[in-house]
Amino acid sequence: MAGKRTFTMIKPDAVKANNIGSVLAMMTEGGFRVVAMKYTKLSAEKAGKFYEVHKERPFYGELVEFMSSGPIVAAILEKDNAVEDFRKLIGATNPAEAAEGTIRKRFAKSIGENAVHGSDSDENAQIEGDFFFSGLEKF
Ligand code: 3AN
Repeated sequence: MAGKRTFTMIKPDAVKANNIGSVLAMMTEGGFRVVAMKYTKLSAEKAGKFYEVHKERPFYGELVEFMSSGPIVAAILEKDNAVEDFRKLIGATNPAEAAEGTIRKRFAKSIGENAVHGSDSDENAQIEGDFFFSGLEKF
């Protein structure tokens, strides 16, 4: 059965462009409820740990540098079929391929600086949410 929760980050490019409010509006208007949220900044070490699965990919260094370059908003979101529906709402990794009406189509600059993160499985949603939030921070 598909899970009800996913994990997201509003990435440094979207924060810098002052788009936190507009991105959050698209998430809540898309039917997602906020379970947990924080405004924070990843150290290079923490970003490296978060993206450890991509360690062997050629863009890993660039990704870690970018994700630790400025503040982000981390959040756990809830909705039926959360992971799949949220991936649809954010659009393709490469904004040039993202569908009209998606968050990345509207806000992403490039394949690397693509405005938002969305978990790719229920298992990763759980792991990623636990990376940022304790049980006392989820409502
Ligand atoms: P998604 O975020 O759509 O799940 P992944 O998991 O393939 O995409 O990649 C994780 C992150 O790595 C992306 N959000 C993006 O910031 C970065 N990334 C992916 N592919 C590239 C690439 N070819 N060049 C630079 N950065 C990339």
